[in-house]
Amino acid sequence: MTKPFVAVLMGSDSDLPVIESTFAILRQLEVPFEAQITSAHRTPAETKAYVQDAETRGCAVFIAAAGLAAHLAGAVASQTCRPVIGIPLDAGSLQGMDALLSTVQMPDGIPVATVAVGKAGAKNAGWLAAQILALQDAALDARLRQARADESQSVIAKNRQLQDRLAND
Ligand code: RP5
Repeated sequence: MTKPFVAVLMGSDSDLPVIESTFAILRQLEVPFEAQITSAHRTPAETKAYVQDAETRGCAVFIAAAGLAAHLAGAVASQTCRPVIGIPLDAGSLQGMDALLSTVQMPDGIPVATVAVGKAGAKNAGWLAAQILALQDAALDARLRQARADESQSVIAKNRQLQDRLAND
């Protein structure tokens, strides 16, 4: 059986600099993924064909990122019952509010788990996809828990440094 993987879709190559953050989290957690530039509006037939094919090949979670009238996550969700995580991107004059509403306001029965606008959301999409895969992968679950513990220790160490500095000012 092939290992379950994450499919990361983005509407344009102009989205790639932000979506590199998603790739980085998935790589850090050793989550297999593939990525596609494909658009709900400019390449609807290719988007549909890719989603259907990826699901048959073992895609367990889809991540879809788009800006402006961001319909990519919803278009992906319409073609699969696998979880879909939507990343709204700040690509225009409305600073991502357009993409946020387009991504989050899905009709009953076709959910999209929408994360924050931009880079913070791109990172959290990676974390959330990993957490979904970790339901069936004990080693990934352990890596996630270790990453959380490391992050806690990092914050505690920074706070200790701050307290030391303030005490010596
Ligand atoms: C969306 O339109 C894309 O996801 C991108 O965020 C935005 C602008 O795309 P380009 O005109 O830069 O290709 O579909």
